[in-house]
Amino acid sequence: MKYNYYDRDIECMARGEIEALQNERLVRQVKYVYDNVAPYRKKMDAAKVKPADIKSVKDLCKLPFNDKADLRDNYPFGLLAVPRGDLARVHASSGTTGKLTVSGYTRNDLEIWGGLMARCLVNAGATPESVIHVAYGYGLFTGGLGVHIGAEKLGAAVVPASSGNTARQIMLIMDLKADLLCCTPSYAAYIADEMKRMGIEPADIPLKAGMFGAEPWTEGMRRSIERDLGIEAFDIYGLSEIMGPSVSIDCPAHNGLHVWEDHFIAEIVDPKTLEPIDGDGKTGELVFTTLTKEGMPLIRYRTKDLCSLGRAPCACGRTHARMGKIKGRSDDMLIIRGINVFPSQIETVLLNIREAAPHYQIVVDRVNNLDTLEIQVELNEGMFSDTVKGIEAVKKQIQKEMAAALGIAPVIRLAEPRSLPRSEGKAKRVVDKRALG
Ligand code: DLL
Repeated sequence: MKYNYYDRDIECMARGEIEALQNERLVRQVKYVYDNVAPYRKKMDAAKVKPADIKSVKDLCKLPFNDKADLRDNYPFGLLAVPRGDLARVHASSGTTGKLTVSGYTRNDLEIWGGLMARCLVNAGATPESVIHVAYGYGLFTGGLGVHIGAEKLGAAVVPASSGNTARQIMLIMDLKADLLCCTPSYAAYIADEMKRMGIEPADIPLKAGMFGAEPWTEGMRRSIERDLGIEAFDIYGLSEIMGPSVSIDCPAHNGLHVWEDHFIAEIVDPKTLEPIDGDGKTGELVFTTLTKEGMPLIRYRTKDLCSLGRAPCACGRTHARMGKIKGRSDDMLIIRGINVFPSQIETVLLNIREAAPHYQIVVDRVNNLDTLEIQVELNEGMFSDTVKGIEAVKKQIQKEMAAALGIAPVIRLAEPRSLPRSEGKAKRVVDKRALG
């Protein structure tokens, strides 16, 4: 098997050297946030921990956790460690309510991000001669622009196709002879289906590899995408708050995703007790601490993603810890076509619509490899007897407001008053019919 490296010295450095580097960078990063980010200083003071108490990674457990709620409470720029004028880019993803989770990057942060993404691309076989087709969305979502800066850093030709218009995507992939496809795994499977329908055989497809992520997918799905597109598929993971894509990627050994530990510390904790779970291979919630971020550094950030972590040597020679595939989430976030959706966002929209009753159900399914989102909404008594035209107008309004709030257009199905299932305990708001595999 052939292993390619972008920066072999760092990717394959001895474990002891990685640990020494992490210790040194952690001490610096904690002092930096304490000195520059008031909410961190407050939290650390409340926990009676000073920067001087953090001498190595072993002391990490003394530091308080953070999560999306901290970002929301300090929206938009309260967690910045630099003046706003020093920002070079802003990205965002869904928060638990209507507000977005905003991440700010300095020029140096973008430089590092580009380098990490270049590592991921080279790991997937890309070279400066490659044509890289990016079908992740461009915009506030980190997928498109994240892969883009890495491809540019590598010196490859990047095709910024963004998402949508599958026929055009296929034409571009075929005509420009793309060798690497970057998009969500469900979109890759959809592209593969469309190609099959058009009579294009795997042997006719110029692609050699794909870098797929932003949503959970299984080994079964990997095998079917690999077969149908005639490629090798890599799983790439990341989250906007920490960086975007390129926090980790699986190597050609396909036995876990290497976390770039020179820039991030990964921990696994029990999502209920928040106690660190020691020992390789045990599943818990993944927590990240950034080591070099300037714009919006994050300390012990709870991803809510459930997975395991291992530090055994890897066949590829890389020494950075490997995380297992994401097995689920410890919160209720749904990922629909790569877009993060919280049921609470849907509820917030509905509660602002006079005609809608606070009874709804969210149905997620997968049709032809594409996720579908249907929201069933009960109307208030008075409304249901209104004219058909009036009801149509309410439906349109809900549809428009949902699309604006979620960044994805759901199908709205209006239901008669008292027709949706009621529950005596926790309401079962979400029916997820997707069978991944
Ligand atoms: O999804 C960043 C990204 C873009 C990663 C493109 C990979 C490729 P967010 O929109 O902030 O960022 O969503 C982050 O998506 O906490 C996971 O729950 C989920 N996720 C991301 N990558 C994977 C993956 C981007 N490979 C959230 N497997 C994360 C499973 C993933 N889940």
